[in-house]
Amino acid sequence: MPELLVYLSSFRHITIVCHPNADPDCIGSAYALQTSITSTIPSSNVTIYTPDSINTASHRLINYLKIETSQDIPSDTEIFLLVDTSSLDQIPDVKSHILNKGTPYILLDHHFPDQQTMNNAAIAIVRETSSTCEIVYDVLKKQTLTPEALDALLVGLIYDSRRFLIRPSSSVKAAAKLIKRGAKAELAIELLSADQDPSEKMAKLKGAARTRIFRASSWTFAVTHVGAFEASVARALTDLGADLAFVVNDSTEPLRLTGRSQDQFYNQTGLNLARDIMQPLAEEFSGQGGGHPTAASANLKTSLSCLLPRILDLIAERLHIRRDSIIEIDTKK
Ligand SMILES: [Mn+2]
Repeated sequence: MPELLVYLSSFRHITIVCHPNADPDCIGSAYALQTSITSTIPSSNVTIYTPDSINTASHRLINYLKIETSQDIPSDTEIFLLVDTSSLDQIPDVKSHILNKGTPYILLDHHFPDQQTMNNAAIAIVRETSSTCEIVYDVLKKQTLTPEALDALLVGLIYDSRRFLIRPSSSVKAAAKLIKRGAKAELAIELLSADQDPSEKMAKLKGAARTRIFRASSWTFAVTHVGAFEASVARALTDLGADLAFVVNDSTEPLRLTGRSQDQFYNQTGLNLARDIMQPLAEEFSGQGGGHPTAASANLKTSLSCLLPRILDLIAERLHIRRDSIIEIDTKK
């Protein structure tokens, strides 16, 4: 039995914790873990806790798996299993439960690690993979996995690897193993083909229309603001050609900053959005931030006008260029 399941076998009430706005990687991981734990440890009682809302991209997967999730933390929780979540700051209700009751927690994640959360975990399984589902599969591969659990892991892997664009050599291999064991690739693709929300389309178009463009040596940065779907807008801007895109949602308090960059930009500059931009900004503007080198976000107590110059300062610092060499492009002519 994997070390993880051996450890969990001494607990009865186990709560799997998803990050807010749980995506298919998080849901797929949670489902495979839940089914494996309940079949291996019959006395266990496993709840999947999904704080706030669930990402629209997960809806078809949830219907297929017929998962029931809880919006509340079961009060009898004896241990938390955090999946696809790097920091306790993302899940304040779980954090206070842990602080008040001393509940232990396990971390299973692939984001840029938050040191404090990692150090205090009973077990931390944190690896640089394209998806958490790959880690979950690696941990559970010797176990009997149901056909639905295999499908769930494949859906999460395809989603988070951005259809094998991220770390293709390992994500393709892991997907092949899942398919060999019975995961259904056509079904997985179909479960991810969501009809795009009309308001998401509008957010992308508005975000594009409001974009300010900056240039530094051969790199192009895009900065914009929208009231929702920041991640989707940021990705749309990198798809349009920006090397680095920042999207601010200042309709919330604190505001939310989301960044995305092209792999080529990251490989050539080494600018890590989580470490070099979001974490320093979170410190400066008393918020919290994290993510991956090319996809990260932060909640910050500031305004867009104060934030933009600081983002440009941090970029200049990291790229070792003069701040005044970053030039705004006039888009009106
Ligand atoms: Mn993930």
